[in-house]
Amino acid sequence: MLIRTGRDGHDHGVPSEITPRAVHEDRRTLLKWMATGAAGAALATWAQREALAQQVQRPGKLAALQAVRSTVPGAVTMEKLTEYKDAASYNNFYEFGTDKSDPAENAHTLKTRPWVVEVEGLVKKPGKFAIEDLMKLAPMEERIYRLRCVEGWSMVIPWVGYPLAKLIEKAEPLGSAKFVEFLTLADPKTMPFVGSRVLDWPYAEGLRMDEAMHPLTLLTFGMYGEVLPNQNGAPVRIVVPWKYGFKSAKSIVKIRFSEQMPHTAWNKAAAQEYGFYSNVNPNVDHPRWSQATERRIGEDGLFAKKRKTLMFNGYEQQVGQLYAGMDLKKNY
Ligand SMILES: Nc1nc2c(c(=O)[nH]1)N[C@H]1C(S)=C(S)[C@@H](COP(=O)(O)O)O[C@H]1N2
Ligand SMILES: [Mo]
Repeated sequence: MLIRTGRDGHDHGVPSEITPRAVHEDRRTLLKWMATGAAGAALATWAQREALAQQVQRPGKLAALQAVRSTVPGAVTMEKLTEYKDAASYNNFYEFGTDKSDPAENAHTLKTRPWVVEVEGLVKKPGKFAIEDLMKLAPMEERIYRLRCVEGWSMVIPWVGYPLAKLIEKAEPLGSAKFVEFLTLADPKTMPFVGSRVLDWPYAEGLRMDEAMHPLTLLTFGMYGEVLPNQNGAPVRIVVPWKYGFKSAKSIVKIRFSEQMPHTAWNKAAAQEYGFYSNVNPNVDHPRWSQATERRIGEDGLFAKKRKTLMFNGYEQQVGQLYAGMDLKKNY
């Protein structure tokens, strides 16, 4: 087995079994190996693996969800993980209430089986997928993404899922399909705030086709090695790491392909505040607050420094070209 070294993803042909320690024991091998230039990259890869192996721990609360760590560029950040207890108790899921603690308290009523996701609109192969079948459509990957809420806080979460592109390819979109829309379940019997007037239900979000096809856009079924807890959008949600959190719709029942840019729940509620793109951008303030910095959940002690928000949430290298030539102040 070869290790993938460096950001460029080239294989340098170094066996992954060679750990820096093993190499140390043989100085000649070490020197030869250093001369190839692969040493630094392999050391970094080794250190990353070690760090990550220790990092992601299953909380043991829900069913395990097997996955291999993603090799997609940018898919695994080295930042310290947010603790599971924070990621699963500080949530936005307005169907269950508007306080951060409401989803964890109320979402136990959500019934995630049976669950069907309907794929419809401008595709050659529309269809309905039982969640069990959807989960088998492609190999599960673990990805460690930063997720930044438009409210000015962020988390680092190990998600489990596969690229949305895999499902899109199966559906065979028509040439006229330019956008993808995601609709959340809207069941007033199990979702106490559906019916309230905070938002237009169902919760709706959307992406341009190239954004939806981007390898970082994850159809997500789990986190921390387990299936998603209800409050995080079980049994299936989307995660789009370079956009504000509200683009990542939870508990999806419909994926629709369209020619026109779809209406989205937050854009309908306040168009001047929430645009269709909503790319994380420290240079474009929300009308009511700055977006230049963020608070990392779990670091909110007295001496915790605010972090600088990064362009595209730090994923500029991977997604910047999707927006080449666009005025990002106008297309907020
Ligand atoms: N259906 C639905 N999806 C939603 C929301 C919501 O209220 N309803 N909130 C969004 C917002 S504002 C954020 S920040 C993220 C939060 O995801 P998390 O709770 O898993 O961290 O979910 C997004 N997806
Ligand atoms: Mo958010």
